[in-house]
Formats: sequence, structure tokens, C-alpha cells
Amino acid sequence: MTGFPNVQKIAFEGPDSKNPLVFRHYDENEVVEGKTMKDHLRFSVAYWHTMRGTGSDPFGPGTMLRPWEGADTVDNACNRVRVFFEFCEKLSAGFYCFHDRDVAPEGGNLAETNRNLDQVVRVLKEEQKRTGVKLLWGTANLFSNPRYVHGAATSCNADAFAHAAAQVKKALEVTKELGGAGYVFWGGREGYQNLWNTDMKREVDHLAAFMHMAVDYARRIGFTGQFYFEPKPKEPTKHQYDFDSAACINFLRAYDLADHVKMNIETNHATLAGHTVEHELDYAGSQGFLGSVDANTGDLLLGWDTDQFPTDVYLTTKIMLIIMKYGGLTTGGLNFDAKVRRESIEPIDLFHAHVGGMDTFAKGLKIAAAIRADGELAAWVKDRYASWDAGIGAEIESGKHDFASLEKYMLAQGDVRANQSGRQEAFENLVNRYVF
Ligand code: XUL
Ligand code: CO
Repeated sequence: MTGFPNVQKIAFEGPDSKNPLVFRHYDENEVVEGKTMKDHLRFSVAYWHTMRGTGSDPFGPGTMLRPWEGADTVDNACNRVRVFFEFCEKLSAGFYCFHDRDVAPEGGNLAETNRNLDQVVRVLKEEQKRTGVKLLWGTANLFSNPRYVHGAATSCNADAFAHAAAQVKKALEVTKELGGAGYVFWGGREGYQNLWNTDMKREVDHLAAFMHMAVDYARRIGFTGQFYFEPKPKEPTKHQYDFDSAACINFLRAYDLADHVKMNIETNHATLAGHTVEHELDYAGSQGFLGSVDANTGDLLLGWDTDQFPTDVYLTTKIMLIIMKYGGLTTGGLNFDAKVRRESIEPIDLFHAHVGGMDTFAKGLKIAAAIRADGELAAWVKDRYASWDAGIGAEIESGKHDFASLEKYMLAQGDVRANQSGRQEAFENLVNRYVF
């Protein structure tokens, strides 16, 4: 069955259009800084939210009207895949992402579960071929099933580790089969609630051993996609080991995984960590670990991972500025790890949500490009660091000094030369000149 019989392919009509289901800014063929918008933004739809989100919350069950849904069978899973690709096609989204358990139901044991997955993967492959929509990354759900109550790679139960290993092995095979450009590790329950009952060092060592096994297996089967680690500070556990970019990058370096894994940064995870997403992106980028983005947003007044669609052009401008600063997305993309809210119950809301997110990013891209083309913001920043471009600053940067020589310099000078204003408000006003 078709999922969206009343929706045509979403057209670009330009900023003056009043039609709610068209792009006003996202013209996939428009060239910005020598690259099409499509190639800059590499939009991806998240299978778990878009196809499996029910609208349930801790206070009540699902609310979503999804006429194509039926029993939790392989047949229905295959039909759901067809509806999903109809959605991606009508939206002109070039990519999608999934967890193994989003696409196919679990069977009575691992062998049966793998057979279910294989059947659905055949349809995913057919639909990829039919539509040209590609797999941005695959991943394994190592957190929903009660066997992972204590975590997966970091569980106190070695059998849970072994089951997770078998699951990721299969997920890697499937991701390769589907030509996936990447594979994500998000540590679902890799963390702890209570340090009294937890051997943290042993758990973190196990997580590293697990990721090495994944990297080794990928090499063995010839999977050449990019691995990503996705930081999140809490939820579901109180202390997730993949807290933020800095913690993840430290982990990757400490355990010799830095050559194999980059970061997948999610906006709402950044804010849960007490950061902004631009902080997380800039930190990852500056360390050479910027890989992909889970594009969503949180809610200022709600303290949890609400995974809403981004509608704030400041947010998307900041994200695009940092992505462009580090040379743009290559293997990664902007994956809408975002869900319609519980009250948005009709299938058409999925279009409103994605179209809004895509348009907001397209506008953010254009504003970021204008900021970069003018160069004024960059010049102001450069000017702020002028003391490092000549004299003592340039000498320090080129390694010509030590504590003794700097003491001699300062004793001669007496004190620092006058500081200048950080001009925070002026910087904000400058950015506003491009935003409105
Ligand atoms: C959870 C989350 C995940 C990962 C993939 O907060 O973001 O969906 O993106 O497992
Ligand atoms: Co995510």
C-alpha cells in the first residue's frame, strides 16, 4: 500500500510561496560555494523516529495514525520499507539511517532474528535501487531488549557482550550489503546509575575491546565505511561513558581507536551535556574528528532528549558555519534524528516536520555562506588575536620561548599591554546583519 497517496513530490517554490508543503529555501540544485545544496546538506531520514515512532511517552501510549501499520511481522516490516522509501522520494532526501531492530522484528532467537533481518534487507536493497536513496549509516539497537538491562559492551554479564558482538557483526554485514557510508556507535546503556555496584575501568576497557572487534571485523569483510561515535551525557543511564566530544575523543585516543572512528554530533545531546552543538562540532572539528550530524533540537523548557525538528535559523546557521569551516560533510550527513511531537498524529505531519527542518538548514547554509563571503566576522576574530601574529605572540607560537625567556620579557615590560573589549554584543549584532 502507498503511505502518502495525497502528497506529491515536494517542489521548490521560493521564499514567497505560501504553500505549506513546498521548499522555500531548499533548492537542491542551487550552487553555494561551488557545491549544490544537496551535496552540502546530505539530508537523511531516521527510520526509527519516522517509521517506528508511536508518540508514546511515560504518561501514555502511542497516538500516531499510521494506516500502513499492521502486526509486527516480517511482511508488514517489508511493506513499511516501501512506505518509507515513498516518503524519502517525495521529500527528495538522499539518505536514510536505521537500527537493525527498527527495520525487522526480533524472532525467538538470534538465528531467527537474523533471518527476519535478511528478508527485510532484500527489500531495503530493492528500494534503494529503485529510488537512488542511499544508506548514510547503519547501527544496532543494543539498548531496548531487556537482555541489555546492564548495558551491552559494558554489561556486567559477559553473555550480553557476546550477544551484542553477534548483533553488531550482523549489522556490519547488512550495512556493507546496503552500501552504507558509515556505521554508528551510540552507547545506549553504556554507562552506569550507581558507582557502588560498578567497576568503571573494567566497563570502559570492555567498550574499547568491543569497538576494536567491530573495526577488525569491518576490515575482514571489506566494509570501508566510516565509523562514528555519538556522544550523549545521560539518558538512559545517569552517566553515559560517551558524555561529549571531549570525553569520546579522549577515549578513542586512549584506546588506539582514533584512526578508525569520528564523531556523530547530535544537537540535543550537546545541550544535555551543558554545551551548545556548535561547541561540540568545533571541538570535534578542531581535533580532526568531525564526521556526521544528528540534526535535531531540544526544548528550552524541557530537560530531556525531546529530539524535535530544527526550526531555528540561528541554530542551523551556526551548525553550517562550523561544518563549512572544517571543509564540509564528506562521508557524513545531516540526519534528522528527530520526531514529530505526540500531538502531531497524522502522516502528513512527517512531511511538515522534515520540510521545515530542510528549509531551515538551507536558509542557514545560505546565511553561513554570506557570512563567509563577506569575511567580516572572520576578520574581527583574526583581529582579536592580532597579538599572536607578530612580536612576542608569533615568537611563542613558533616555539622560540620558554618560561625563563618569557619571565625576562615580562620583567622588562612590567605588565601586559592593555586588553581590548571582547565586544560580545557587537559580534552578535554583526551576525544578525546576515540573519535578518
Ligand atoms: C539516542 C540516539 C540514537 C542514535 C543511534 O538518543 O540519538 O538514536 O542516534 O543509536
Ligand atoms: Co542520535
